[in-house]
Amino acid sequence: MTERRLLLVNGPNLNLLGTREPEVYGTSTLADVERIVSDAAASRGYAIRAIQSNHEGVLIDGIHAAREDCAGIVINPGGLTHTSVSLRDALAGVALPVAEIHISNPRERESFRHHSYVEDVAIVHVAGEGVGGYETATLRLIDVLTGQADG
Ligand code: CA2
Repeated sequence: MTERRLLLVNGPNLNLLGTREPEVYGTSTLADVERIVSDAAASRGYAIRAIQSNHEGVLIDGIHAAREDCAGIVINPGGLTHTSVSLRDALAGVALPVAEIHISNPRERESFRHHSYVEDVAIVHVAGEGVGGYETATLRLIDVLTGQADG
């Protein structure tokens, strides 16, 4: 049976959403983000499992577990976007469709944020739309899963 569940992954420091740097990341909290993704997924008949961790290995274990019961992954890897070959390898290893989402647009920020190790293992890319980008990413990923789009 085809799984109708998505894994939502938020990386390091995203637990601080809504508490600091509102000029960059807005005022919504991580709980708000998880609700946005859950509501978007539910509108298409999908459930979600949400994880956030400040520890790379915990994120990698969560991604590996998605092999068992998820159809795709929505991920904001946080700063690991720009540093982690291991996170990228985990995403490539599970071979599920991936949507990469960033609240800000890293390409318009410091040069050390311009490269993403996740980019070429993701089929959907959303950046610079604020937390609303999580809804866009979720719906576009489901469109890919249901064959209505190619990313
Ligand atoms: O724009 C994004 O979503 C980022 O993935 C956020 C990461 C950053 O390293 C990426 O370059 C772009 C940082 C997440 C930190 O989140 C915070 C939220 C509120 C207060 C402090 C940090």
